[in-house]
Order: sequence, then C-alpha cells, then structure tokens
Amino acid sequence: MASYKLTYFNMRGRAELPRYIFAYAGIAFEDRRVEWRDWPSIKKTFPLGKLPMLEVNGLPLTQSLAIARFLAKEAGLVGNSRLAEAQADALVDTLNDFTLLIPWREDNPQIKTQKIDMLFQSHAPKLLDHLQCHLGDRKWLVGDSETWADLYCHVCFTTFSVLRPGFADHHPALCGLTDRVEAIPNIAKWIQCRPTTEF
Ligand code: GSH
Repeated sequence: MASYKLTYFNMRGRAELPRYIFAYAGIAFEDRRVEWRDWPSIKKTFPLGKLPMLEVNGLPLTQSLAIARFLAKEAGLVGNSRLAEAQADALVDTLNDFTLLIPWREDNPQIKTQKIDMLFQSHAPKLLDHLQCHLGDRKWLVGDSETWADLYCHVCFTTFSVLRPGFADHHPALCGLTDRVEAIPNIAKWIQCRPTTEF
C-alpha cells in the first residue's frame, strides 16, 4: 500500500480538499502541519517553496488541485465518464477562481473588509446561481453520485461562511448539497476530529 504524507500549515486552506478525499476513502495519511515560525527555514526544501505538498512513497507532488485530482482518481471521485470528469473539473476550477479573489494578503483590515464585502456582493451571487443551476434538482453536482466537486463545495462554503455567515442562505439547494456532504460518515468523522482552525 502507498504511503502518503501531506505537508501544509495548521489550517484547512488548500490542503483541506486532499484531506477530505483521504477521509472519504479511508486512506491513512500523515497530516504534517508546519508552524509558520519554522517556515522560512524550511521553505527552500520544498520544490516550489509553497505548500501543500504531497509525498507518495516519498515522491513529491505539488499544487493543491493536482494533488486533489490525483487522490480523487484513487478514491473513485472524479466522475463516471470523461464528460463527467470534465464537468467536475470545471466546477472545482469555478470554486477555486472565487477563492483566489479573496484578498488573503491584504494587511489593512478596513480595506480587507471592503474588498470582501465587494466580493460577496458582486461575485458570490453569480457563483451561487451558477452552482445551483448546475445542481438542478439532483442530489450531487455531477451525475448521480458524489465527486470531488461536491467535497470541494463543502470545503469552500465552510471558509466562505467564516467570511460571510449565511452567504448561501438564499440558495437552499446548495445548502442541501453541503448538508449531504457533511453527512457522509467518513467526512462527518473527519470534521469532528480535525484540528479546529479559523481558515
Ligand atoms: N497554486 C498553489 C497551490 O494551489 O498549491 C499555491 C500554493 C500557495 O500559494 N501556498 C501558500 C504558501 O505556501 C499557502 S496557501 N505560502 C507560503 C509562501 O509562499 O512562502
């Protein structure tokens, strides 16, 4: 059996989707969490000088979505056809695009709040409408079983809810989707056991 070591900071962030997939599939992994104070001295030892990094039998894999896609394939979570795979990819990219707009690095708290307000006023409704339209009256975003896109939706919505509580309240079908993800027994177990962090 392969050995997996996932290195990231002590936060959900970009490592949480890989962690969800490990949890979903019941695959054991080392969840290595680096302290920020140690990071400058070890940054150079990582291929891109960025985290997360997954080691598979000691071989490094970088880029959070490449890591997640690889694990989703291992876990049977990519979709049941090439088209379904592409649809799941597109949804993951769409959620990721929004995440990248969040001004994580803005130091001025007032400007940060303004930018987040703008983002949730201008972009979030479009994102939510798109996702809800895509979901329709189905149970999962792609096909008739869960994919990594559903898991990522839960990961992202958890973070968006910290920034803007109730941001999806007007999209009940999406709230139903995230409830279903949260009710997957291995995901529920992970959420209960994982370290508590704000982001
Ligand atoms: N595209 C990369 C991915 O998705 O993995 C971005 C990785 C990235 O920017 N990681 C941040 C990081 O390592 C944490 S979320 N920051 C520390 C640094 O750049 O020194």
